[in-house]
Amino acid sequence: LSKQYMYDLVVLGGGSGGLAAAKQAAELGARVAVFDYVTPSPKGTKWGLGGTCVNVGCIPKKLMHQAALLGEAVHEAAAFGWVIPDIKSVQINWEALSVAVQNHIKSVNWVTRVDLKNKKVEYINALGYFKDPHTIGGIMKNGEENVVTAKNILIAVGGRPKYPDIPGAIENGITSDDIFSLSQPPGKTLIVGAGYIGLECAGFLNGLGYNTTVMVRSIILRGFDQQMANIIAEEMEQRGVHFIYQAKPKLIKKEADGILVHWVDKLGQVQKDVYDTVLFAIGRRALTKDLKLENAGVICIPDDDKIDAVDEQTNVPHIYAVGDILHKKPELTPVAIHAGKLLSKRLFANSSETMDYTNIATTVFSPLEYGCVGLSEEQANIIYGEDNIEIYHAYYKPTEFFIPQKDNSHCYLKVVTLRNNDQKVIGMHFIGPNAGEVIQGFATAIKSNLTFPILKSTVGIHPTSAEELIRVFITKRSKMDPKPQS
Ligand code: FAD
Ligand code: NA7
Repeated sequence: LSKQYMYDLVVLGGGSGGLAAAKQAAELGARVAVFDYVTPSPKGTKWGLGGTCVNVGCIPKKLMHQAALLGEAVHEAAAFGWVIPDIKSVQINWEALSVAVQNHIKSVNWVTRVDLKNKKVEYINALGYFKDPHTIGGIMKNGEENVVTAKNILIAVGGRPKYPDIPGAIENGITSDDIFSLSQPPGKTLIVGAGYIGLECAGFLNGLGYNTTVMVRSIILRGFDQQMANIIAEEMEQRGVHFIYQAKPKLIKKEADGILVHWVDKLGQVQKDVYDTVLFAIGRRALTKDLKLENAGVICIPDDDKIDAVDEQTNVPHIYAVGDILHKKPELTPVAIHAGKLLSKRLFANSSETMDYTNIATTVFSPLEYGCVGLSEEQANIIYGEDNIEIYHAYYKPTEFFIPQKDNSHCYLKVVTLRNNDQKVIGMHFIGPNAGEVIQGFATAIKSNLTFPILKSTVGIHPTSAEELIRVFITKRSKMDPKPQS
């Protein structure tokens, strides 16, 4: 460990990746400091230590998703015999939900601070930037600067939601940075963007009882299997989410009765409507601009302001990057955490293990969830050719759907395999209850080179929805009906 510098590792960004790397490094004996600073959103929302996932991402999202599922469960409970007086008047108290969610987040912020203290990681609440390749300056809330030197520097500053470049967007719109702590109920809401975040927000807002519309510029869930993505959208539409396809917002204006939105429809005509809330979920911008990377000689990809690192190492050998800031890597918390930990082990424990960015499972927490791991059907077709892959698929009926007569027509799954002797499984896709829980285990199986014969030789757990992935036998090629025959 170096005496020349104040720290062995300075981390810029106290989110999923930065904190994981910092704690791991400190556990291995390194002297570590973390700079974390949250610039308030244009609406003025700010939050504590821990980054996007804890404060304005995975955690509040999952809690609101759960709140929406519980609302649905109340009605199912009645079908199962629970006596619920006056069920028609069951409704969400947005303030109570938002306060409960924020209280949980504050407790996590607190635990995170204590954890850093216990692990002897210095937390510096300042907006960090490079003064030179080994020196970081950090502007604190009072405007003063804290300057430190470090042998190694890790960039883990993540991203923030983008706003479209149209009149009134920033003044009158909100983003995922604001929705989870909104003091007033969102009311009739327009969500612009049909990616992962747009669909998830639309799902829980509709589930909580708010009139919700998604404005789709081109396709649903770009990058995901498109058959699955369209099933998700159809299912949400059936639940009452409105979709405006092939539309682009043009103007967002505050009026007496709400927020007026003008958009251009697929025929080029201007349409308008008034909403209580307009939420932009059009992707995230990497926070490299504030870092003065030029002072350290770190190169950014001009297209997306992200950093192209090899094994998390930037073009400057002692400067590293993990998490959402990395070019063409999945923007997911466990990806940032895993890469951060492995990096610290390589830096401070002579490990040679590198991060494998393939076969990373994910789940879209839409009302009926969609979990997947490996290749989509489209990607498999491109990489291996249609003749060399087999798609097994099935619709299925979750047992718990029968009594409340829940619609099961969108419960669908797909297993993508190679067609050679081994029949290696290269993709698994599952739409249904608890999809994340279902896919997590199969992700390990895929990592262990799962083949279709091994999948078929696995004995299921009955009655679950996950067992349907093991029962699957109909190929798309056979053109047999994948609907359950019973
Ligand atoms: P972040 O967690 O964003 O942390 C970066 C930190 O650095 C922030 O605190 C930031 O304020 C700070 N910072 C920025 N610039 C500076 C600077 N110059 N100086 C000091 N500090 C700075 N992922 C999942 O795996 N599952 C999910 O279900 C999921 N849901 C999501 C839902 C939403 C609504 C959103 C927005 C994201 C979701 N994600 C989810 C993605 C996940 O949150 C991110 O992939 C993850 O947080 C990235 O971690 P990170 O360490 O790269 O950055
Ligand atoms: P994504 O997944 O990049 O999705 C962005 C969506 O917004 C997508 O549907 C885009 O449509 C749409 N978009 C992009 N720009 C615009 C403009 N200017 N106007 C209208 N619509 C637009 O971002 P998310 O924020 O959902 O998620 C980011 C990551 O965070 C995600 O991967 C998770 O891991 C966590 P397009 O398909 O480009 O036409």
